[in-house]
Amino acid sequence: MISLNVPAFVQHTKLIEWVADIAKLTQPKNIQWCDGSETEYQELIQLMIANGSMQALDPETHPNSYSVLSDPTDVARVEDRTFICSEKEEDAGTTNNWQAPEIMRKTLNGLFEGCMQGRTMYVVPFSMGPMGSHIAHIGIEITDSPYVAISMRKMTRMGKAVYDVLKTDETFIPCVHSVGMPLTEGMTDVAWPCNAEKYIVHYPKSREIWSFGSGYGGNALLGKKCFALRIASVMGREQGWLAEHMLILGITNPQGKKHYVAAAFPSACGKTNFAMLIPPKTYQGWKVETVGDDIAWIKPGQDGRLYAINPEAGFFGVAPGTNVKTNPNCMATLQKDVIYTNVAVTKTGQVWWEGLTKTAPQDLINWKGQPHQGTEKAAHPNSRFTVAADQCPSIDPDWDNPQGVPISAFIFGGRRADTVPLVSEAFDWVDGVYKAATMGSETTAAAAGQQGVVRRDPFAMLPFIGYNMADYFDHWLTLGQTTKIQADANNQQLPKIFNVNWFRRDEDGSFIWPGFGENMRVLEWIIARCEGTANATDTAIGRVPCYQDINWKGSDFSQVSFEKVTTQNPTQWQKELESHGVLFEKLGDRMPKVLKQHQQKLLKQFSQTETI
Ligand code: O2Y
Ligand code: MN
Repeated sequence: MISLNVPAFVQHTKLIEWVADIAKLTQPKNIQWCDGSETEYQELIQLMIANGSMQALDPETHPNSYSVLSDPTDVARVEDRTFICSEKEEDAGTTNNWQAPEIMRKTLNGLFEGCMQGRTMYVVPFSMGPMGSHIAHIGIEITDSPYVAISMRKMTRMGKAVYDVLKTDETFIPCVHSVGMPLTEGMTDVAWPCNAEKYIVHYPKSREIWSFGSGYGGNALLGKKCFALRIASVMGREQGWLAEHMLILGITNPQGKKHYVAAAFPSACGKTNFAMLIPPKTYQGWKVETVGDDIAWIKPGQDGRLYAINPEAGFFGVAPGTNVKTNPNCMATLQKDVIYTNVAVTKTGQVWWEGLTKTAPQDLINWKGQPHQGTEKAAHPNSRFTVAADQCPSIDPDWDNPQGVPISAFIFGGRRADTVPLVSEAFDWVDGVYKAATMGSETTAAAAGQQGVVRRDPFAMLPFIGYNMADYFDHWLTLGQTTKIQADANNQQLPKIFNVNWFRRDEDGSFIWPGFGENMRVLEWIIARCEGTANATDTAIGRVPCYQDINWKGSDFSQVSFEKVTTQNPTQWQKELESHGVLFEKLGDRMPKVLKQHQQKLLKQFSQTETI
């Protein structure tokens, strides 16, 4: 039995017992209790460089930045290997993979037995959300991957201070991760250890997370999708708050009035770009600031408003497509202290990915570590940068505020080539929940599996709800009702709910809406609607702007193009509404009646309308 070597800063008996249990099961060579310090970070970097699993980039152009290449089979989240082990199958629902908890426990015990042999076991203490915030929660990740330990330092508030928080509240989410490749006698290690068999397992009742076989992103950085969305969604339902796949941004007008919005888009739909939006030049005096780019935890405040925090402390963003035009703030964020995964690197240590510049540089080594041929992608489509959020030039002054920021509007959007208009405002909370519940999007590279087909992705949470999706809709409906009572009593209003679609295409398949900074025009309308100062026209699917309701100063976007991105085609909508019914059917008896009735009402209205 190896020595636990518990440092003086760890005094939480239950935690020490749990680490001892996991060590007994996984049999690591040694245990490192991470303190989150810079020294520890640099030591791990040096270790990875020395063992050939990391490359330092050019220190002149990319100070303190590194490149890591994964195994070619371990490049994205694995939804088909992700399980929710609730006591009853119906509590996981039809959109999650379920396995009986005891059966999964046996499988995991088998997989984890001796799985860390020959490796160091890192104990990573982290806070999701500002340390000590009433909205934040603590997790401890045990991992045998130094890459995970250093990435967690960027993506979470990691370090000794976590143990101080545990002195007042002993609760933490136990997260166990192994790459699943023990180093037994005589074996030599590989640059990116992993296992063909992968399991990403969540126990909603005991709130545990177990991950085996992958070292990549959402599969391995367990604070992110596993904790901050799947387990947190369960906690939120029980405790009356929301864990959402949402960016948070602040908009300040020239008079200094500020609003925050939270926006949900499916994976790799331009969320990071939107979170770091730079308004067009004509928006003199306006400011857009970033609180978070991926996840929001949202709690009702005493005053009836909803307050959001970003539970993360870094960005794990998609590299391809990011450049000085699409996201200048992001490029500035990447000037130093970055860990890149699966991008291409030149012989002089410069990074490159598709879309960074028009043409690839000479002498490029692709994400598979081979000379770039030109026919294959140089960077993997799901290649990533990992970087601390506070390096972002547009970071909001309140991004780390333990009280959170008050939300004025929720925005939901998918990637839809047709049917869904540029923007529409829900008539009320139920209509908004309906819009979010029926969101659809064309799939991308962020999830393993087929790309380019439309899938329903309610609230952009399809792979991330830790319980039955119908119950999740119900939770949103209930939270709206209770918050409204509190809001009314305090002379506040519930956040308004909007649906957007930046991705409508014309007959020849090109995008009609310019997107990026131009999305500010839509944001301005949304904010003005919240303040009651902008016009809208009622249609069957919501309140929409006319051309003249949008600020076009400095834009040459024509009324004809505007018609193209806003048209509601009754035939398409009838089909769309019918397909909402397919989702509702799939969700079965627990599907809230009020949403089913809403669908019927809309169907009836559309069968009576002509093109608007
Ligand atoms: O493929 C992965 O493991 C990354 S997934 C991811 C990363 C950052 C933000 N969002 C996502 C996502 O899939 O939504
Ligand atoms: Mn995401």
